[in-house]
Amino acid sequence: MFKRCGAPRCRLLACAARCLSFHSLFDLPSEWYLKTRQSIQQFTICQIGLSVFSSIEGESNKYVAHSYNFFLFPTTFGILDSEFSFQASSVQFLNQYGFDYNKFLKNGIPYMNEEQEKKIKQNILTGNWKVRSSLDKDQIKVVIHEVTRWLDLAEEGDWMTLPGITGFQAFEVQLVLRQALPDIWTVLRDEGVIVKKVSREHRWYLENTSCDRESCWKEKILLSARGFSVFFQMLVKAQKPLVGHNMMMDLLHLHEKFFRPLPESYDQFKLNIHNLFPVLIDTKNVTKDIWKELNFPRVSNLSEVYEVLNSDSNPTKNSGPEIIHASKCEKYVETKYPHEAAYDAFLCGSVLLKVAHLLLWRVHGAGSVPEPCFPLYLDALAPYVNQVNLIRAGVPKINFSGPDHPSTRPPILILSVRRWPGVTEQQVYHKFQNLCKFDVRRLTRSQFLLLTNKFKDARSVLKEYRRHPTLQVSLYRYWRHSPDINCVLRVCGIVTTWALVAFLLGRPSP
Ligand SMILES: *[C@@H]1O[C@H](CO)[C@@H](O)[C@H](O)[C@H]1NC(C)=O
Ligand SMILES: *[C@@H]1O[C@H](CO)[C@@H](O)[C@H](O)[C@H]1NC(C)=O
Ligand SMILES: *[C@@H]1O[C@H](CO)[C@@H](O)[C@H](O)[C@H]1NC(C)=O
Ligand SMILES: CC(=O)N[C@H]1CO[C@H](CO)[C@@H](O)[C@@H]1O
Repeated sequence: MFKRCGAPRCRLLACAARCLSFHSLFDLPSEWYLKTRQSIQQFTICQIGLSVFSSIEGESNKYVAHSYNFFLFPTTFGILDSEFSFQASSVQFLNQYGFDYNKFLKNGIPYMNEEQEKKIKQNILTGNWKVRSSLDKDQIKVVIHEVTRWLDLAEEGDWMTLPGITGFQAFEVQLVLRQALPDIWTVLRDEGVIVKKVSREHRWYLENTSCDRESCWKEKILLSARGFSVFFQMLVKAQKPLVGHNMMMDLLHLHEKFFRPLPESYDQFKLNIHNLFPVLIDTKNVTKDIWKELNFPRVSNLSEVYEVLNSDSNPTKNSGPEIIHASKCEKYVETKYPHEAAYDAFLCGSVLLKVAHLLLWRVHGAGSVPEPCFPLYLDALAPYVNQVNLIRAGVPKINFSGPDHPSTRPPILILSVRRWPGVTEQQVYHKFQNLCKFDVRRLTRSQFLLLTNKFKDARSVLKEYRRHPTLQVSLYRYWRHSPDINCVLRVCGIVTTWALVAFLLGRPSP
């Protein structure tokens, strides 16, 4: 079995629509990045879905998908603690799709980024850690009290169970107990923490021989505190193609939560992501292109894209890749789970394979498609590799393997308003709303820039308003209209005049 590609989907407590409300078509990718970076830090990832597609050896063009949901909760340990925001609309959205809050809040897998890991490591190695929020100090006191009371009456070799303490907290409880009581030993079992009364000699022996030595412990604690991040690092090491649908926000979150805090420099961010995941494919752009060409029915979300590709509209429906669910993920065979992260990830990976097949079919014509396999698919996808879709920004996508494409959006229009004192951007927006939804930005008191991503709309507005008596729309020419440029020209003017004067004065008299 060979792991082919992973398709991760992050579920956030902030829905993408909201985050995008402060973006504008005027934004360059770097501006878009800086705006988004700030909001990313406030939110936590509550669920991550991963679907791993592997080709089956000996079976041509057949793939098995292993899909997993991970519920995540930020690590709280020692000095490490997090605050995060809930956005009401996101909670509503999650409610609608039956999100399991208990799994997230009570059993979420911890995670941390490399910077936090460094801090914690130092804390643990220097023994400088404190019990804090994870298990309340009061609760620890209760546990110690319970154990000491039992210890008074217990004989050597007796043991008791502290039920219900699991995972990462179990380490903390054991550390505290072992530190406080020299004649006990603790082990972690499924049913909870087992406390055993032992002689001091035996305790020493255990301490120095078992893999429960302090150093070993520290490793274990660190491992469980790192939680999902361990898995993330494995994902990075695997260097498999990473697939997403409109994945830009997901990439920012992956960087911030599991790698490092997002850098200030946009270029550094791009470089980091490229080093982590050298092959990124965003199905959004690929499907957009194919849809237009093959006249597929309009779609508005990933499930619909998947449905169309599985329908008779798809000419390669029967010849395309065969995708099955792994035996442990059969839940998805019969039922759709829209917006469950792993299900979305599965959709995304399937869409990629099917679209890649279409691309191949397009190149070779119907009859003579070569025996398809994943490397051939990757070849067909080559123009889309590392091109990630960007919503509502000055460019439609980001090139993670090099400099971004210069903007190819329709030209900026400039509106000159007459006889409408005090007009606001809002009012201008409403004025044109029926014709085109412009992004409006004020340039001067009576001039506004209008931006749209549709060439057609720009043209029709230009035509209609070119000779309008009070609202004149024309093409914006940076050199002519920009107040900054005008200012520079004026300064240049002054400098020129001076230079001229100096020249006249400096000229030796004849
Ligand atoms: C076990 O290690 C501790 C500290 O590392 C030491 O104080 C103790 O003497 C050792 N005991 C034995 C039996 O080696
Ligand atoms: C996808 O969009 C269609 C039409 O807008 C809608 O009926 C459907 O519920 C959406 N599905 C998901 C999973 O959002
Ligand atoms: C992305 O950048 C690389 C490196 O400069 C370049 O070779 C590639 O053509 C670019 N891709 C697109 C689609 O612009
Ligand atoms: C709609 C869209 O953005 N299409 C682009 C997808 O990517 C290819 C290759 O990079 C471009 O040529 C398309 O313009």
